[in-house]
Amino acid sequence: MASKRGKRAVVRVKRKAAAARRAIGRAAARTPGAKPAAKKVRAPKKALAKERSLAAAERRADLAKRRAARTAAPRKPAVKAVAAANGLPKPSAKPWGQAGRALDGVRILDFTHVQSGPTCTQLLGYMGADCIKVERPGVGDITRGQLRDVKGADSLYFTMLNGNKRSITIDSKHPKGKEILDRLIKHCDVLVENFAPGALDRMGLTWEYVHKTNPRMIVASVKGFGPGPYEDCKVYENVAQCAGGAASTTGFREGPPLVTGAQIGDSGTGLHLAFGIVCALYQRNRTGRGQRILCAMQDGVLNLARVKLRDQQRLAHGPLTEYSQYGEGVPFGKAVPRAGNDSGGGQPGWILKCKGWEDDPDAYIYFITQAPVWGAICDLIGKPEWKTDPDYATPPARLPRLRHIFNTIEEWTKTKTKFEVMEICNKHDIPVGPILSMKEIAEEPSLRATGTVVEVDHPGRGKYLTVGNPVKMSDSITEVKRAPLLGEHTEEILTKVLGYSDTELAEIKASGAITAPEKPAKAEAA
Ligand code: CAO
Repeated sequence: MASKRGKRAVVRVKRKAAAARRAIGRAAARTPGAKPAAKKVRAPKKALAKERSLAAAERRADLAKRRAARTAAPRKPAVKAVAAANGLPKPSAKPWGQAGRALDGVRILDFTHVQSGPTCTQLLGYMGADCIKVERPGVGDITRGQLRDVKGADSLYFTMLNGNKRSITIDSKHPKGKEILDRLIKHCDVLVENFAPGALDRMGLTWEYVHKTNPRMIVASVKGFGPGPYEDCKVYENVAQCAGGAASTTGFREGPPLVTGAQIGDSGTGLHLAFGIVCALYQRNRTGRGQRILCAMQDGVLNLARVKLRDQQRLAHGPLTEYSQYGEGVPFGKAVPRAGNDSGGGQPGWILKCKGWEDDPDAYIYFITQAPVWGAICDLIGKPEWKTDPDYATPPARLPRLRHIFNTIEEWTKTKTKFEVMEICNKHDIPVGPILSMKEIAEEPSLRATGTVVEVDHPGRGKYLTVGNPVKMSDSITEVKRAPLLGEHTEEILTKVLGYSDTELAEIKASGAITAPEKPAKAEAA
């Protein structure tokens, strides 16, 4: 017979083992195949064997009890639960903003060019990812030389989309270049590309190949269209705006479709892709494997234009009463019309002239006649009688008269600068917004103070402004770094990231895989 102390020891071992097994069970239930997490909490083998038969029934009953308790009781704070169950680190004790950045440790094989892909990887770089931009030797991203403002220097087009990255030149079609790419694939977490359809496959980097080389690799692509009739087409910004429903719903009713200045096709899709990548990284924590991500620019634009698809469906049930054309008595057709500067939401709005509009193309304000502040608007513009007049007192009564109402408000705004209107209206909680020129934005001190507009120094072009991280996080502080020169980090990446020796580096250099082919002599070329 076992002694009391012995019994207690057995009970302790059993409890420890059972707890460990429950943790394994829970981890497995949440993360099929997530071996690393399971390993961390594995109990001693001997103890598991000893208590297996004895504790099985006990454990099942215990688990059932805990499950019932979990559904009945309110959830514990996530951090506590995670720390207890998975053994993940306790919350950092470092001061906010000094615990590194959100994506520290994530390495991106950045095979992007032009705008959509680079926007995505720049955002990931702002969040701390190590972005290794692969460029063709001697050529680089085509935008380096496009819309140049400083002779011989990388353009703003390039530098404003490729901050916080390192550049390596590799000829991806050279055998040695392919070998280097293979090594990069093994050392990176995400491959991001926005080549024309089929270009990556022609380099030999099919999904199957990449996945076999590094099963954890996430392959994220921007294409113009998803699978369907246009899947093989090359696409630029405005094509996407047109195909995604933005252009047909932008502009004035009597004019042609219009594209917007905001790059919703390129930067908008890059933003969608960045979201997909972060989600895939999160999912990989559980599954241990990468996946493919496709963001079609048409889909990205449509996602941003979804309110217009909303209106398309509302049309089946009658006219769109908040569109000014309703008040003007113009019948609706079969598709959502262009609505000029009408507000896209339930509160009517319009762009109104302000003092100085005759000379300043941006002396305008966006004015929203939000229902709760209608009384304040009437008082401000000298129409207090509209507060009780049945033709103006309620939002539905105002809808057929919007043009007249905005013309009347404009008589008032024309007597003030846009900033004066802003100041006066904000005191009354009336939502208005000045039309800011890019000059005003570039010079706005508050945007500089928040790091939304940042000045960086570049060896080739001197100081330039860029847009910093629009996402502000309390524990992941962005430091905006200038864009790299073409191939600036080639040797550094080959040796420090990929581990090539000096001899191997010399071989690579001699092979021509990382350098531009020699230009033919003039006589030869002639
Ligand atoms: N080494 C060797 N070759 C390289 C290379 C490298 N490091 N990097 C790129 N190349 C090659 C590609 O392999 C491709 O060659 P093949 O066509 O012979 O296989 C070639 O360079 C050009 O690639 P591309 O077709 O993508 O470029 P493009 O200028 O003809 O087209 C674009 C540009 C943007 C229309 C097209 O890439 C595209 O449709 N991308 C998807 C949609 C997208 O992102 N559009 C947004 C663009 S921003 O407005």
